Amino acid sequence: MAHLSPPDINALKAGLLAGNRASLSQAITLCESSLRLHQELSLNMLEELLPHGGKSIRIGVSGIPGAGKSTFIEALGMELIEKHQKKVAVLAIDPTSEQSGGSILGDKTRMDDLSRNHNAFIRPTATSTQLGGVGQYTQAAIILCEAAGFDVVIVETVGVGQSEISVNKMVDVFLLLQIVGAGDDLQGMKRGILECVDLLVINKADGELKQKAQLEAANLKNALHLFPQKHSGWSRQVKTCSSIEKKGITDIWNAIEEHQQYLKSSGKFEVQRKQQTDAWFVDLQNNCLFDFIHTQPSVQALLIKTRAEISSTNSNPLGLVREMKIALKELFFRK
Ligand SMILES: Nc1nc2c(ncn2[C@@H]2O[C@H](COP(=O)(O)OP(=O)(O)OP(=O)(O)O)[C@@H](O)[C@H]2O)c(=O)[nH]1
Ligand SMILES: [Mg+2]
Repeated sequence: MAHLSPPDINALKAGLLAGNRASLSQAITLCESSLRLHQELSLNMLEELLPHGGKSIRIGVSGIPGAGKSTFIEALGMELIEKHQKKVAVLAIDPTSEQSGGSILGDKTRMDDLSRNHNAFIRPTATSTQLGGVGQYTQAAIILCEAAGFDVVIVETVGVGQSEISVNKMVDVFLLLQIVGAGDDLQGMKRGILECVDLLVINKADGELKQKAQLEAANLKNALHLFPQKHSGWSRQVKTCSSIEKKGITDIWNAIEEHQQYLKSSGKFEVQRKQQTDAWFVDLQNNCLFDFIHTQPSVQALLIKTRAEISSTNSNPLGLVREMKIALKELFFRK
């Protein structure tokens, strides 16, 4: 990206609005760029494209590594394209790429049928850069997909770290994929995750595991009654499916539509989307502030000086931070 010359934003916008997938891809790359010029261009572009966004069903799919998220998305996506004439975009977030230092999604996002279909768009998305977290980039990518005419946007995230909680804040409906044998112990589920979940799906309900999956689903349904309802008032549903055999997918899509209908008829859809826009705005605002402060030469000099002190002496880091705070106040508020 660093070597990319400034793109022609008008051509990019026109291409994107015409549904051109290469333009969409380029626009997302621009948003993820850390170059200041690119950031400014992308914010202007987003501002103009915003009125064209917002029209898709936004679906979050999470689950532990290997739960079958990609296989499930491929099955659901193909069904939506073939039976419902939808255009489907998939944004795949892999928080583990932060630890490995590079994206390993190249191997992981193989959704062969979808990636060959011209009504689908698949894209690994940046988890975070120096300045922002999952939220800022994914939210922007969702809006760009919508402006490019995609009716359904699916965000895949691995259920480790906090990424699924962040993704929940950007989607209309949140699916958690479980596998047979993972247990029906809701108490053991990561804190906070159950509040996010709208649909619990037991995947790999095929072959020898089919019956066990159905039993687990029944147990989960019973256990769910013991937990408080979602803030939205929606009663969580439990489904089983086999993504490989493409069984149970229609039932899950019906539940997604039912949920969408519930949100819209209760007026909660608008409220939820508004909260999401607010959260995005706060993210953008924080980045803007961080960027502004960090790029002040006087602040940079102060940061370098404090850093040098800590490595050259055995100073107490907390003491240095306190001194740095005082110095920062002086820099900004001196008369
Ligand atoms: N039997 C069976 N196997 C499945 C099913 N869905 C996925 N698998 C298999 O499970 C393995 C993992 O599937 P993926 O779709 O890559 O899982 P994932 O959750 O996207 O994995 P990560 O992206 O690594 O977190 C693959 O070998 C799939 O073939 C299913 O419905 N039934
Ligand atoms: Mg995957």
